[in-house]
Amino acid sequence: MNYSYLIVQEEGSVLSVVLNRPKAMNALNNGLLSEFNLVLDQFERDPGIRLLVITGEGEKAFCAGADIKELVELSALEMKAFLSLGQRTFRRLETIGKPSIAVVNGVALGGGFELSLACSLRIASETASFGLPEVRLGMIPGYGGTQRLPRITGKGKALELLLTGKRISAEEAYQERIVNVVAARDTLQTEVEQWSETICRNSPVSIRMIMEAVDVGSHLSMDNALALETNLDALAADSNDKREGFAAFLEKRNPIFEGK
Ligand code: CO8
Repeated sequence: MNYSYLIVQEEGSVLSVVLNRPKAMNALNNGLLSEFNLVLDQFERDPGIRLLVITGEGEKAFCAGADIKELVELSALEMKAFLSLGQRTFRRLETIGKPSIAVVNGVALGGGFELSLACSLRIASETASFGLPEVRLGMIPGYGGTQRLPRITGKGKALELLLTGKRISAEEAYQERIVNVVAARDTLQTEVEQWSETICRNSPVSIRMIMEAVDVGSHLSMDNALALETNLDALAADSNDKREGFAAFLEKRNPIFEGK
């Protein structure tokens, strides 16, 4: 597959995608989002791929958000279609049943920050920064920022970022539990590889069930969420991965999970 806006590579169990518009700070346009959906098709379809790693091309940006130059030209209806494409894409990423890591290598602004929030985990370079500047553009974060950020960091900090539009450093994002880890630029790749290896060694069945329990459960009452957890765990208990996991423990060896 030839992509115009992405660089896509499969390395073992990991599918890596690089947002590749460095001259526009890897801003999201229609073409990029459409191509990203093709990557999600591959991610969803191929049982050998267990993890999606997303980063930005170049030194400066993970992604500076929606392409403002493209947005300027859009009618209200076209804007609505673009909003809906981004929302559907990010929600699909979040609920696809396999984990994703945003490797935030520079600025993550607006829709770029929101893309990272739709990923399961965020690994930031120490030079990364995060912000939702839509309030300075007469818009609001339309790719889930008003919903995902408060759920991750809490309402107080989320409102601070949403209402001021200011940028925060990777270190502050870590303190606020927005990113999982901060790495120096020269150790970023090693850090990503270590997280990837750890996750890819684990049971894909467990991961799928955990992701559903956390995502769906967060919208339910405690009683309903616990019932969901019970059902998902019971489903997992009937999998080959569970049989392999238990057998490996008893035989004092490492499990080899097939994700079935
Ligand atoms: N869209 C299009 N082009 C961009 C964007 C962007 N979001 N960000 C940067 N660029 C372009 C610049 O225009 C410039 O291009 P050119 O060289 O042709 O003038 C090039 O990238 C380099 O940018 P700068 O010269 O500004 O580089 P700096 O290092 O000085 O600054 C920044 C980098 C801080 C990233 C700065 O460019 C900036 O603030 N960019 C805008 C960030 C922003 O406001 N993002 C939010 C966009 S809105 C959004 O994401 C909403 C998402 C959901 C709603 C969708 C609605 C339909």
